[in-house]
Amino acid sequence: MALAENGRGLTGINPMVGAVLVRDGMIIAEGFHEGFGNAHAERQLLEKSDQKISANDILYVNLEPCCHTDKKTPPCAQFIVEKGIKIVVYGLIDPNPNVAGRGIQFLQSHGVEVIGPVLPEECARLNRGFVSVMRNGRPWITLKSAMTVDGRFANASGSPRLMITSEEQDRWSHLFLRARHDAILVGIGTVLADDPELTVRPHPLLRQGFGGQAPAPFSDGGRGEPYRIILDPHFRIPLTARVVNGELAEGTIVVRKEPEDSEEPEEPEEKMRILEKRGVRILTIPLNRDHKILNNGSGYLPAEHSVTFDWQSFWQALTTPSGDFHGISSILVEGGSRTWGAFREAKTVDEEVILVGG
Ligand code: AOF
Ligand code: ZN
Repeated sequence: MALAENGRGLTGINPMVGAVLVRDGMIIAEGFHEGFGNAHAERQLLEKSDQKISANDILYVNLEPCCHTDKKTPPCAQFIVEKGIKIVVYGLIDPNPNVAGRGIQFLQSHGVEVIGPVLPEECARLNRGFVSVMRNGRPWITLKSAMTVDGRFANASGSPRLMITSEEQDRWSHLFLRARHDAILVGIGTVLADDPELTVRPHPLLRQGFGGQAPAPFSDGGRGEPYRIILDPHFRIPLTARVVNGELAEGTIVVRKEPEDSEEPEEPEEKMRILEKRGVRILTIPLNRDHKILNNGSGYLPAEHSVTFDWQSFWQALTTPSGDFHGISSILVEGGSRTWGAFREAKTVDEEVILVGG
């Protein structure tokens, strides 16, 4: 699992996987899945190692070896058999419906002794993003908020600027929350109120090890930062906002609704061109159908109202890789209150972290 962590931030909607080959109680070879589209952990290990495999060697891997062929890389189970491995210990059954136990069956039917799943909960926790994409068709969602000891939230607008948390809590939330999700999400209200950067950067030490031990991730094209997602239905983001300027622009995804006929089309289109030129990704997602019905089918809601996107389309867009976008399997939702509310209402919250400050 520690080896698998080396892939954090690099695997997109693929799992983080590590594999070790053990002989007489000693690790003699290692491999991990280095990123979306790259060789799988088992193949990495077996291709790299010039060891002659003996019948007592044990291959340990945190995920059931894959067996399906309709994908980017060749199946691991077959390669394991070809290489002469006779014992495999695995941590978790692959929740990918194309595998889901068939990797184990393949190995067993080719004379391999298969032991596991040995640490299903720990391994599912490690790959909670991948597991969520496979099981629920959406990324793993963590909600983060902060409140005072007497129960007040950050401020009325729900702005997440953590004036009530200590420096230590901020550092913790960078290391254990921001740096462990593929994306940090806020509503446009937060951008307008606070103009945050939404990076892991304020703590340079963290960048030496994403998650404490692994090398920096490259989830947004090389700078080792999670993506930033801004929910901005009415496309109000100012061109001066920090998240769409300088090197941050390339890792930022602005989510807007489809423009209405009644709106002036030119101004948003021009803004879109400018932003896209800077490298900002813009997703146009339809609004939730309920809202359209509520508004006589016009689909338009004044900015102060809560607007929710059609979740299915949103998840689809985030979990479908294309080009250098490898998909997002986990999101940290940092607010504000309307954004938290939308996620809670949709019952798409997997974990909630409330930092209690002074
Ligand atoms: C493994 N070891 O290291 C990984 C596995 O598109 P591909 O070829 O990369 O295949 C992706 C699928 O393969 C993914 O959905 C998951 O089921 C499995 N990933 N399996 O045995 C690995 N990364
Ligand atoms: Zn594989």
